[in-house]
Amino acid sequence: MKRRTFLKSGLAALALAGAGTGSLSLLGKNGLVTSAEAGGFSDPLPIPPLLTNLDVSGETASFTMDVQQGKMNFFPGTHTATLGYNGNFLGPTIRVRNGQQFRINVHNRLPEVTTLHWHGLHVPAQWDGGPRQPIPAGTTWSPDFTINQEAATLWYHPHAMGLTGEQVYYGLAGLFLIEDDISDNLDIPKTYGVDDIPLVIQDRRFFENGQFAYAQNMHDVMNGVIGNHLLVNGVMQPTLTIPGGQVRLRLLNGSNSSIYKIAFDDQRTFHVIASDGGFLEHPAPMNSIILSAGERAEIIVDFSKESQYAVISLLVEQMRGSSFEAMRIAVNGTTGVTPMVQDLRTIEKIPESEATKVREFIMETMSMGRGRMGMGMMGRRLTINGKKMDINRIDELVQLGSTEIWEVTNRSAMMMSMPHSMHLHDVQFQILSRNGRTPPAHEQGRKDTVLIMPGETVRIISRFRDYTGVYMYHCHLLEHEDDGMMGQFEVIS
Ligand SMILES: [Cu+2]
Repeated sequence: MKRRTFLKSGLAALALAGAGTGSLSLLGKNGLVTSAEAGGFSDPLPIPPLLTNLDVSGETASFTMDVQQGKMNFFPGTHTATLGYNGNFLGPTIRVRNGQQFRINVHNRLPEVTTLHWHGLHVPAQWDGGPRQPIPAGTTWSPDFTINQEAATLWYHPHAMGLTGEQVYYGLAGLFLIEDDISDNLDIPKTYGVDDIPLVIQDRRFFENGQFAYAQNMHDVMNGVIGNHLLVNGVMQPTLTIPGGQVRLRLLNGSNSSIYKIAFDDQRTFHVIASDGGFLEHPAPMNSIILSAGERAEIIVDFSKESQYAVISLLVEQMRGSSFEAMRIAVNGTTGVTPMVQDLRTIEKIPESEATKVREFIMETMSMGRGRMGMGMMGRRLTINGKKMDINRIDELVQLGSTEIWEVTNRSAMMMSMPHSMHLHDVQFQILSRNGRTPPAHEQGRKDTVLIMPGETVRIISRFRDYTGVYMYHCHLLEHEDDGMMGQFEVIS
């Protein structure tokens, strides 16, 4: 495949210099690192640096960023070829304010095309950074628009046709935080990197020579690439040291296709304060939270009752894979007890009666036919409403200013049950129901990505305002998306 040429050739060269086992033709188990080598909790959790605003007055948010190749030492004595924004792996955190003018120069220093999509951002279509806004190798892309959205933990990642999964896997992802008067004034932890901690959670597979094993056979496409090593902010088994008291964790499932159940080793209760698109009305107490790829949650964890030098583990369990002790949290200090904030913000519930249109979307894992061997992997395909992505086809026309209900069903045939998710560009939606039932409290806020389990129907409602143009909707299991589980809606005036 032409699109993978540069990574393949780069890896092949490194593999020759390595242990000699790392041919990319090794799919499945052969040549993969399967044991649990890891950091042993000796490395501090790295905090992605805040990207420097070039406008010293702070009036506008003006940034510059390089998309570049790099290398990492995930295992002693080996180099892993990676991609990063302004660095070797992942990217800096971009922080802006609602109402600010946002400008950035994105320099693509890669030898292949990329894009930069602002996941969760309500943004003019021309600056969405989806497959329709390619940044060819060696060129610069310069979006310029107004932040028009309340405080939220969003993120950015590439979104080029057929390349998203691989480029994210190699390291292209970063956080995009919006702040506003409400987030400023709430009595919650808000000192970035001290008690307001971003956690980009991802899993990876490696060849024995240390290279990423992003090997796309049909099994990987259908199931998604599920890794057996867990990274938090790009490091295996780090330790976060905190001063005690309340800590706010901004969780991002930054994996390609994994669904994570996140909890603490003592099963302690924590409070979810924000979903994908910002604050909930009230904190939702939980003992564990499930996030599919691309989803975020902000949680507040209270360590005020911990003795000094207590250590608590963050556990991450893959729905279709392994369990990990992902990170340790070491308390170094003692603080007084802070009461949990009760009211976060009001969220106007969009009434169903406001919707002028209901659209149906069927996400399907279907068989192309049965041979003597039954429904083989090769005969399966992933579609939305029976179609695969075609950039020259607009699938849905949406009237500017209208409110719509989208009913999304995961119709997986028996023996092919596969979780999917639905992600919409342009909007933050609200979940009306899951299989007819009211969603749990932590899913009652604004969302841009929703997990849809086999046999499930999720009804969502959204207002399509401010911007016309073409946007994507797709499954956020990136291997599914790259395989064409994506469509385009155009907002027209
Ligand atoms: Cu999917």
